Amino acid sequence: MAHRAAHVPGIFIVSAHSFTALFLCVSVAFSSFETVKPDNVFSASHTATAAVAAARDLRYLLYDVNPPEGFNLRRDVYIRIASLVKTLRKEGGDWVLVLPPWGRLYHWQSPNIHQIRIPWGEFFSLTSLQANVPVIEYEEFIAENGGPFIDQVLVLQNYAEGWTDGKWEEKVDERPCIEKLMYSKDKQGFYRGWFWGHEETRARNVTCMSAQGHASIMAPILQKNITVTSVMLDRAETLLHDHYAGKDYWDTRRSMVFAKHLRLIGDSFRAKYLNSSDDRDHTFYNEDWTRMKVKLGSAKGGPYLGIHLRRKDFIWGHREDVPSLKGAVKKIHSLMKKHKLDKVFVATDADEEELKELKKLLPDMVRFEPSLEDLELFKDGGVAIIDQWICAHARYFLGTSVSTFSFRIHEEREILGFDPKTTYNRFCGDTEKECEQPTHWKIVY
Ligand SMILES: Nc1nc2c(ncn2[C@@H]2O[C@H](COP(=O)(O)OP(=O)(O)OP(=O)(O)O)[C@@H](O)[C@H]2O)c(=O)[nH]1
Ligand SMILES: *[C@@H]1O[C@H](CO)[C@@H](O)[C@H](O)[C@H]1NC(C)=O
Ligand SMILES: *[C@@H]1O[C@H](CO)[C@@H](O)[C@H](O)[C@H]1NC(C)=O
Ligand SMILES: *[C@@H]1O[C@H](CO)[C@@H](O)[C@H](O)[C@H]1NC(C)=O
Repeated sequence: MAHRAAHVPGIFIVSAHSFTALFLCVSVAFSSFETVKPDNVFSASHTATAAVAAARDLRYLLYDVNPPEGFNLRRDVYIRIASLVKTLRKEGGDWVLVLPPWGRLYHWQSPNIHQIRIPWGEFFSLTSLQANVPVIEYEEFIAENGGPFIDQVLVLQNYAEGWTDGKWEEKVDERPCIEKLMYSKDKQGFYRGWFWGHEETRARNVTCMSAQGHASIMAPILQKNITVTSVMLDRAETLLHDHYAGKDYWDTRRSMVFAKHLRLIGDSFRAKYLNSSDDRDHTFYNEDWTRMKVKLGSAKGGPYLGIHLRRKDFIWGHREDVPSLKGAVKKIHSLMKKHKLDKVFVATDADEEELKELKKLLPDMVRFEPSLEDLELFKDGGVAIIDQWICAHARYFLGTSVSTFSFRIHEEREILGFDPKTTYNRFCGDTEKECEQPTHWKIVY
């Protein structure tokens, strides 16, 4: 599709402002998705008209996540909600998932760059997401909906009483709010709240709902109890996966293809600094994920060790499963020797001080260090994705214990077809006794 390919070379010459404008063009081009079946989104010509959409009983599902949660857990919550939307559609409802704009994440602290109201198209390929479940950007929702109004917000919460008699059962009930409500009524009687930094957004009604169970337990409520057009689930992380690591999970995960410009930056970095190319490394990628199926073990990876060394809040708690810098570097050296690799790529969120120490201990490490200009373009989320993409192409990967950042790299490598032995590895703490390694989750196609 010409309009998708066209914007990619552009990023090297345009300013941040026109870069965003290009993305808007891309998303507008997709706003007519309603009549395109998810399975032919890669080939279909988009000829829908608004009238067709209006004639159908279109409904919108929006969601948000507890503010402190990070980028990579949010990607996991997307999978749960996409699964709910699939259930709703299977049951005949014409539901569309509205992508919650990115921003104000606790970890995204690069100064002086504007990191709210970021559309998904800046980080992920919208066509790819579309091929899994119908999605639209929030701005498109506002346009289609005729204004920034959400009919009903359901704030999800657990049950105040916990599990009654210690017995687990799946249930949903309207209940009084347990925590202080993060929405307040304005003079006109509308509810105001964070709404991803879209201050103009208002909700017509907000209620709390206790929910215990997998995402699709919300389906009957959304189909039967609630009849309004747009519904937002806040604190959506309350819901569990319908079927973790099942076919549906993997379909959605595979559809979360990184935006092409970020992959291209990662690829040229690999070529320039790591002597890594898809041809030589047998890392073949098809932007159309529905056609991407690679045999495990077929990917060789670039001639470097890929490291994700999570620091900051992971070391503040003095966790015993996270190594000291010295311990980490010792492990890195031994792996380079063992796998006969003379280069190491390090992705880390280490602070200035630790980074200085790490550079001293490991002077030859290769890092993706964006210029201020690049950072403005890609933002902290884009830089994290580039780091993940480069780690995903390494001959051997070592991550950090229970970091969702590392987990997302595991999945990316699984998709690329790496031997699990080269993927499901983590650092051990310096004094950790039983250093259990990460679980191998096989793709279900
Ligand atoms: N660029 C880059 N950013 C990182 C790296 N590690 C952590 N971060 C940043 O720190 C954030 C925290 O990690 P996330 O995984 O998103 O947060 P989380 O969901 O709480 O996940 P974990 O805390 O890692 O389990 C990321 O979103 C990044 O912004 C890294 O290696 N490279
Ligand atoms: C949904 O409606 C059913 C049937 O009217 C009712 O029994 C149930 O309590 C309602 N659930 C919620 C969460 O409102
Ligand atoms: C708000 O939503 C709840 C739950 O669906 C409903 O019971 C209530 O009547 C609604 N209030 C208004 C004013 O529409
Ligand atoms: C890059 O890799 C190729 C093939 O593995 C090798 O022949 C070549 O010498 C390498 N180049 C550098 C600069 O290391």
